[in-house]
Amino acid sequence: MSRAFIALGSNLDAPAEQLQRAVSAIAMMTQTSIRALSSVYRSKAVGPGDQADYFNAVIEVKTDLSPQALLEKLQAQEDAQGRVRTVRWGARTLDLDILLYDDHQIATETLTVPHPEMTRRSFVLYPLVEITGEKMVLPCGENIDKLLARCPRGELELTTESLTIHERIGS
Ligand code: ROI
Repeated sequence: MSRAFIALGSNLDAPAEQLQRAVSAIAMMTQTSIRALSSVYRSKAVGPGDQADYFNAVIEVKTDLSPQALLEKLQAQEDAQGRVRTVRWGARTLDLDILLYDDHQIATETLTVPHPEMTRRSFVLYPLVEITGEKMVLPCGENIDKLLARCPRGELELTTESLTIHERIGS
């Protein structure tokens, strides 16, 4: 079993619901179980143009899928939730990024782990540290509390939305 952290993001079509749909789908994936869920955060879009605010969260999973197999399943879920890949860094219904996979350092044509932008993005680091605690050390040897100290929270906002592993039935 490996331990992986996945970042979730959405800024289109009821973003908080998109995140919950993704969590429910990941919870149903073979050889994978969700171990922890962060709060849901709201932030200004990083990137070009005038985009709606993003909703972001991070989850921890245990998995027997290889990094590539996990990536393919996550991309299939992005597609299932209507992701259209036209503009780089454009608005999206769902973005699922593998942040960390054990302490592996991976660089293939399709996958870079740790995620190259994660050390600079408040909307990734703050939800991640909620799950890992501040003693977490990344594969590069950096301590997450040092990264946080260098990454202002900025306009990152905690929302009252919450993710659940089991969809509530009948409410
Ligand atoms: N900006 C925010 N705030 N959150 C995201 O998840 C996010 N994802 C992206 C880009 C377009 C870079 N900007 C983002 O892919």
